[in-house]
Amino acid sequence: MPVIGESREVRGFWLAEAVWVTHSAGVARAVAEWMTDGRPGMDVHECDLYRFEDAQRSPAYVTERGQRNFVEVYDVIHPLQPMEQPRPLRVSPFHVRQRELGGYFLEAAGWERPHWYEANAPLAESVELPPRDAWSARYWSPIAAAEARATRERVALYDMTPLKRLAVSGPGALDFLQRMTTNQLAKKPGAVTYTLLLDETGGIRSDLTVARLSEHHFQVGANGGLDLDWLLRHAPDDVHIADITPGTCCVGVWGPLARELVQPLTHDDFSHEAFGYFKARQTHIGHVPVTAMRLSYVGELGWELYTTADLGLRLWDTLWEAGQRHGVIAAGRSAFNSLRLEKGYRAWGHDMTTEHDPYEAGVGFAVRMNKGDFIGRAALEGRSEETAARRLTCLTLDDPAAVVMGKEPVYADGVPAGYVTSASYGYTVGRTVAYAWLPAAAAVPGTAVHIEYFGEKVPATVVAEPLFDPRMARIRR
Ligand code: THG
Repeated sequence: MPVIGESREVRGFWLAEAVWVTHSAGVARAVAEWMTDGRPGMDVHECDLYRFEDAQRSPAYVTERGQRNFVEVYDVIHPLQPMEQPRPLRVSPFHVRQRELGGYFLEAAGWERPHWYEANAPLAESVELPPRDAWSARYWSPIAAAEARATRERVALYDMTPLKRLAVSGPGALDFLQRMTTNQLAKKPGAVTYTLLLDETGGIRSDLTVARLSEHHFQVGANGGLDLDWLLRHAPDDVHIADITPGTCCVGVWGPLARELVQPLTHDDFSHEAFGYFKARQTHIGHVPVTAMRLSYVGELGWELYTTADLGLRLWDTLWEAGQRHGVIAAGRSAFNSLRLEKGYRAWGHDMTTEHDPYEAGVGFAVRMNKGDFIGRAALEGRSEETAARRLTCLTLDDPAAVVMGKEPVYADGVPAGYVTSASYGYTVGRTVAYAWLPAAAAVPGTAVHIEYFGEKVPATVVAEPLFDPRMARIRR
């Protein structure tokens, strides 16, 4: 993809590299708009100069990736197909255990991420699934279904280490984060808040979790290097921002038995009353000092546990050993993506981007218009769910054996009306779940639509969301 954007160090110095002739006019247009209007007219985050991780900017990496580019440029690339070299590059402290469990790894931001574990194959024997076409069966395994089920029924460990983590600190930290994001962050230490970064036009730059660990110290769960860049560009002198991702790690302990697993390992009270939903605290799990946050992208009871990289393996082993009597498993990204779609949690960059506002995307609940000024607030004035002309919409495929992958066109009344943003088989609901952008008139539960998949029109229906646990009974207990 192209490389475009303004240097953060040398303001007014722009890069605009179109890799192929086919990119040239679009890149020229995006940069012209960006230079004159302050933002490009369409989402170009996949072209952003600041999308690369440090580990992806060595001369050796650039050479190796650049050479592959010539081989792959006209290939048909599967949406999940990873780069082949240089791998492995970044690994979490749990990597040795993940390999012992037969992890099947795909790459993201240089990280090795397990998508499922062969060790869970015996659990998959009892799972009934419709057969898949050859394309959607690539980079997929029925083991994911077993991992999803074990998460809903027992408890699973998810490696969240690749999640971008920023430490934001200093006397001005609260005021700064209040001005940068949409939700109310002026809460007591120990509070975690789901909030949005918007651009000046109200477009969604990211969705974040912000944990207030002490008065002037916040931990931000972000979506990638672009969030760091955006915050650094706006940070005043009394705010310090550090990317703590590489030196730390995170494991998600999620499932109805998560509390039974974790409570005996800590002297702190992990009951619902003492450690509420969307709360954080610093404690110990066995010998390991951790920051524990009670939230879950898979929609089950549990905690994200953060520690430094040196203690990660010890943390994993402690949880693994304690979890044996509860039937704990390690679970991968494939189950993770299915579970979060059933729960209706958006993935930034797929389901929503700067082209969409919070009301259209269904995350208006994270906007507090009366908390004081923030970037994008003026543009949202007068907008609401009701005024949204299009909606991010939940669909299920009518045929329980049908699948789509994401990015396919959606037809309403026989004409192209939108596109699929994310899709996965929903192992709990027993059919494929797809999110799609649709005109508000079509985004009504019960509406019949078609998704085009390899030239076939696949029938789908708009459904009320979230499909799973709309009353939050599984998380708030
Ligand atoms: N964990 C942490 N940070 C993150 C993510 C994460 N930051 C980036 C990305 N993932 C943010 N996405 C979400 C999406 C949904 C929720 C959390 C992070 C979530 N939402 C609840 C809901 O909508 O019901 C609660 C919202 C609320 O109470 O305000 O849990 O995975 N650390």
